Amino acid sequence: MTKNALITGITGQDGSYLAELLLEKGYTVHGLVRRSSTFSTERIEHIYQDVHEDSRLRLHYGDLTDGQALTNLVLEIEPDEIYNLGAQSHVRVSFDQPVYTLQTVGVGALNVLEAARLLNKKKQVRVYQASSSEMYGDVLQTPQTELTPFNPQSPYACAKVFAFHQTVNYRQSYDMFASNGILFNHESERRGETFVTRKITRAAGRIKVGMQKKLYLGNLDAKRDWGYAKDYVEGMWRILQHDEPDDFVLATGRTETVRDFARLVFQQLDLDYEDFVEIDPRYFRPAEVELLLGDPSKAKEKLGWEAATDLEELARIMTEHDLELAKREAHAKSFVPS
Ligand code: NDP
Ligand code: GDR
Repeated sequence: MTKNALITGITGQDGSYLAELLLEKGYTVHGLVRRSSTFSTERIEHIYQDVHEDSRLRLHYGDLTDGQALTNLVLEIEPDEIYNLGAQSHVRVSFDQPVYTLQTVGVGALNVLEAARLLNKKKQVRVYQASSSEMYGDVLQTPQTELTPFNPQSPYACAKVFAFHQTVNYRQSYDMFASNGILFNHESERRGETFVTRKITRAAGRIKVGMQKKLYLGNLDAKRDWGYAKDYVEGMWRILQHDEPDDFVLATGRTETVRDFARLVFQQLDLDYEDFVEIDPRYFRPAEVELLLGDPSKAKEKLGWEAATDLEELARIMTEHDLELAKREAHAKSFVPS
C-alpha cells in the first residue's frame, strides 16, 4: 500500500532531498509551505507538477507556530510518517531572533508532536524530529554519541534541546513512535547561501569568474563534521523504518576546520584562499561551538547507514555547481540586448 508522508520544511535543503527520496520510493508526499510574497519553492520546482494533475507531491500552506492549523492538516491527511524539518535553522540569526527561533524550533516541534498524538488515537503515525549536533555545544566529550550530555551554546541549540526532550517524552508518555536524528552538519549545492560552506563555494566561483574580489568570514578555526545532505535524508528515512523508535547520531566521523574547507575549495579552482579571505568580526557569534565530531557507530550497526560522500567529494560537487552558476551570472551580466 502507498505510504503517506508529511514533511515540514519541504522547501529547505533537506526537505527537498527527502521529498525526492520518498517520491522515488512510491510515497505520496505532503509538504508544509509558509506563505510568502514571493515563491519559496525553488528547491522543489523540478518535482512539482500542476495541482490539477494526479501528483503525488501535495503542498499545503501552514506554519509550525500555528498549532491548530497543523493539527487540522495532520488529521485530514493522516500521514503514516511525519518528518519535522521546519526550523529557523541559522545559529547566528538565532541570537538576533531568540524568541522566534524558540517558537519555530521548540514550540513548532511540540505542535507537531501534539498533532501526531491526536492522530495516533486513530492510526499509528511515526514522527522524525530533526535534532542537531549543535545541542552538544561546548562539547563535554569527543567524539559525540547518543549518550554525550548536551551543553547548548545558542538560542537555536537550546530550542533544539527542548524539542529533543519533548520527542523522547512523547515516546515514553504516550507509547508513540517518535525518534530523533541527531544530525551533524550536512551540506550540498542546495545549502542556503549564508551557511559557511555554501558561502565559500558561491564566493570562490564568483571570484574565479571575476565577479567578486573578497570573501569575508568569521571564525576560521571552528571544526565541523561535514557530510552530504543526500546521504543524510536516506538516514532519516531509515530511522523511521527501524523496528522501534530510538535516537541516532548521523555523522561522518571526521572533523575539519572552516579554514581547511576554504583551502580545499579555492585549491579546486587553482586559487589560494589566503589571497581572498578576510575576517569580519560581524560573523563571530556571542558564543561559539568550536568542535563537533560525531560517532555514527549506532546508526551503522542498527540501520546499516553510513555517510557515502567524503569531504573532498562534497567540496567538488558544491564547487563545480557554483562555478557553473557564477559563469551563468557573469554571462547574464555581460549580455547587452541589440
Ligand atoms: P533550511 O534552513 O534549509 O530549511 C528550513 C525549512 O524550514 C524551510 O523549508 C523553511 O521554509 C522552513 N520553516 C522555517 N520556519 C518555519 C515555520 N515557522 N513554519 C514552517 N516552516 C518553517 O534547513 P535544512 O534543510 O538545512 O535543515 C532541516 C532541519 O534539520 C532543520 O530543522 C535544521 O535545524 C535541522 N538540522 C540541519 C542540519 C544541517 O546541517 N543542514 C544539521 C542538523 C539539524 P522557508 O523556505 O519558507 O524559509
Ligand atoms: P552551523 O553552520 O552554525 O554549524 O549550523 P554554519 O555553516 O552557519 O557555521 C559553521 C561554522 O562556520 C563558522 N563561520 C561562519 N559561519 C557562517 N554562517 N558565516 C560565516 O561567514 C562564517 N565564518 C565562520 C561559524 O562560526 C561556525 O563555527 C548548521 C545549521 O545547519 C544548523 O541548523 C544545524 O543544526 C547545524 O549546522 C548542525
